[in-house]
Amino acid sequence: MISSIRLRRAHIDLVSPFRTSFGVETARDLLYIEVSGDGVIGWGECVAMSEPMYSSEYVDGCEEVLRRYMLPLVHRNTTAESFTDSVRGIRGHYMAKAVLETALLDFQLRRNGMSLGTFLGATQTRVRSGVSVGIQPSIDELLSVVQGYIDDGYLRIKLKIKPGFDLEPVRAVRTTFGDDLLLQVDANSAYQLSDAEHLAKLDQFNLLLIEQPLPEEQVASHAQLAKVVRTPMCLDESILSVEVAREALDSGACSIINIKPGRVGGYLEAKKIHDLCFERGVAVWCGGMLETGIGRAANLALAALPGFTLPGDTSASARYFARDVTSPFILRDGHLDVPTGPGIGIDPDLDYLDSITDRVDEIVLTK
Ligand code: OSB
Ligand code: MG
Repeated sequence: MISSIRLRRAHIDLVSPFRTSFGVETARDLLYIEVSGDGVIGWGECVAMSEPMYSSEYVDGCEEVLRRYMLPLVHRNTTAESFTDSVRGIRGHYMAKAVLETALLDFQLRRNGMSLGTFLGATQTRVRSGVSVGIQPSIDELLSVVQGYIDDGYLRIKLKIKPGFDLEPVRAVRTTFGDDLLLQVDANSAYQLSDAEHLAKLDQFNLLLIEQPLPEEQVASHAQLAKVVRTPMCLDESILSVEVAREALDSGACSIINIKPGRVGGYLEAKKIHDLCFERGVAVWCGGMLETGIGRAANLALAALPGFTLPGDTSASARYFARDVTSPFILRDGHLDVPTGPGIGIDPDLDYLDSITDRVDEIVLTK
């Protein structure tokens, strides 16, 4: 039985600033949920950023909606499944739902001795890793950052692009590293449908995909864009549920999906999106939100499902942090191992986590 829930706020610096079309991140503002009872702790990490720039969600807002509307729904016998049913009436707030669902799921799986990978249907013991490369101050710096990641062994490079930083950086990376490099781009909603002819110029670079060129609400415009651009269209921000995924695929808005459990309300919904795509032969890959080891561990379990046929943004701990909150995830031959222990399969280093923690609040359950 669950006896208490802790909400922990912490912060951790990134090893280098991460610049995208929506802003620059130099640190992660963290929110963890710890579900405890009978000597077991289940962990969840919130993926929301400090500010509502990637999506409308932000970490302080997640804390508010969790405290006010979601934590009061949790009782001693609540499960991940019953929680998810109980928050169906709350619109949006996917990242807030996801952190609590994940902590509940980790709690019940640890109690049953089952790994998250096994629970979700993982078929792989390690997953191929790509890396997401932020917008750099110059093309020379971009080339040296990409060279560093290739030397590390990353199997696929994703370049962040924005208007004014697109064709030239992509051309430079393609020319320098050759045609065999698995290369893709992510615009984080920075373009408009009227940029279609410009975006079609990316077709010459033989990219794996172009990720979320247009605003998240404009799924139909992506279908229009996909008629002009030959590079496969992949959606990230737009895909908030399995229903949206189905509509996006049916309408031709995308042919590939980036699955981020935090963006769709949790691992149960993420698995549904995987299953839909797997059934249709649509490739998916696991996105990231600069997670620490707690969130990364859970993403690796998902990325081990059979439909994840493209390398994900599941990079090693060292790509993000000088010291991770768990034992570090290490890149070997371009792969990360999927944790095998119960639940998410990894525990935080509590002394270190406490040292970067700003505050912890505990809610004791009485019914
Ligand atoms: O759009 O995929 C994105 C990071 C934060 C917010 C949005 C995105 C990203 C990344 C980095 O691209 C993914 C990662 O390495 O965790
Ligand atoms: Mg993205």
